[in-house]
Amino acid sequence: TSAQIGVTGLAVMGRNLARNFARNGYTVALHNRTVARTHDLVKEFGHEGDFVATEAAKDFVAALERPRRLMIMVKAGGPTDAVIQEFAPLLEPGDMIIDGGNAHFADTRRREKELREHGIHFVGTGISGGEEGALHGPSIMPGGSTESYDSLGPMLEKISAKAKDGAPCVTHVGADGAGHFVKMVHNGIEYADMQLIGEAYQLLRDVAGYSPAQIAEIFRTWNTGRLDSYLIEITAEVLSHADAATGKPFVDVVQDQAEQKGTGRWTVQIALDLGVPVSGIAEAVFARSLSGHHALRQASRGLAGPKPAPLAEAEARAFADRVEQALYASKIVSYTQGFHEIAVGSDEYDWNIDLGKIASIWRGGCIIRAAFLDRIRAAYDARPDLPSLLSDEAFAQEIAEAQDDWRDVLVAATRQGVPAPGFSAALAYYDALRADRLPAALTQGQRDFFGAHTYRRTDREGSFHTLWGGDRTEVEA
Ligand code: NBP
Repeated sequence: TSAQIGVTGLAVMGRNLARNFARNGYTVALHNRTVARTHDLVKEFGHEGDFVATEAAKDFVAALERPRRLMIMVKAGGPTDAVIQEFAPLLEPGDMIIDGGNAHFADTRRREKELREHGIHFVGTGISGGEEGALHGPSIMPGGSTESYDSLGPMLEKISAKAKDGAPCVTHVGADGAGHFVKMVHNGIEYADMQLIGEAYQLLRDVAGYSPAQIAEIFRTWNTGRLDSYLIEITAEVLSHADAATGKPFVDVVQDQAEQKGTGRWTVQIALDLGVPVSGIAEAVFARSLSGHHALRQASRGLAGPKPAPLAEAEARAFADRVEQALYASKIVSYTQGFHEIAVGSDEYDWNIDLGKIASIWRGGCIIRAAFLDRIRAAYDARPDLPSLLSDEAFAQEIAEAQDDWRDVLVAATRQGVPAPGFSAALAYYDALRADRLPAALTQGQRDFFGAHTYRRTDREGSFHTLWGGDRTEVEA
């Protein structure tokens, strides 16, 4: 038997992807460093399709039809390099190695270049949707060569999630590391979405005085409107859950220290390198990091804050509506920032990424899947050269309608001492973009004063310097 695809690395993700391929009619070769995992998969799920269990690396490679498609689903970083080193010498020109792990796109670019020299296609592939997505249909973001996509694309389309209109949630994102780059930004946006939802929850709790169960109901209502999304849906589930041991709301028994694996941080690090202001995503990463500084938080407990003044019931209901507006407007801004990062990355690395396509393949399967993404797709389809999502008329109009409530919510948050860094960063970004004049002019003056860094004028071409230490005449630099 020759398998159309092989999967090495059969932990939760690899196992479920292998099953997904098999359930879709492909013969799947299996391999894992610890061979017991391979045999367990066949024992438990062998009836689901055609699997070829292998133990030795050379047997795994021999089981694959040519050109070979070998998918790696191991821990990102060193383990991925180790597995590539193990298999690459056994492959031939034209074969494909697909890395479905959460690799850093710079690693993917390096690996792609090295393997290309041996004629091997390296297809760095972002996969989102967690364990369930891997089995039932994830959103898939493959990079690599167009030749590799010609061969792999139809298989990935089969196993991927499908959007409501039936479109598969996979596209050839662009060359080398493009897929992992886009997956990274996806995760950054996911951090921002989660932070904004968290802020909405905290405001509904501390300003409006609602209980977690009541807030779950509010989220359920929101999920029937324009905020309809997987993250809002699971938020309602988590908030309505009661701890079995204590009977308390689950959110009240979980330690409030958020962990992270690194893709959100990468999104911000790369944005800093590319000079893209992703302030909403950055605040989300920083909020997680702040939450984890337990000792620092303990030491700061006694610091002064405003007296709590919870709202009356009728006011609370109106406030909840305003929070929905603030959440929605902030969400538009964080997607604006994320898509900006993709656009700049695409220019920097010559990926020619179709932003509408990216919105399209995030409509199903992935963690940020949402009705909203269909709107983003439509905005880029109507105008592929859209300078920013905020330039889309429909989004601009919605923000125009939301902005008063958005500002009111931030006033309430500030007055009552509830931190809302995501809402706040999003509004600051919005106000900065639409400003006629920014204090950047003053910054330029300061830089010229202390460092003779020069400035440009609004009324004439050229670079200028003022003789600040002398008679303050202006000289052309
Ligand atoms: P893990 O990230 O926990 O990795 C476990 C797998 O890596 C096992 O198969 C293990 O083999 C193998 N492995 C390790 Br660790 N070191 C190895 C080495 N030096 N040589 C060979 N194999 C090695 O698995 P996962 O959670 O299924 O995730 C797989 C990839 O998918 C990761 O890159 C992850 O970031 C990414 N991802 C995960 C999710 C998710 O929701 N979990 C979502 C999207 C992407 P062993 O059995 O012999 O120990």
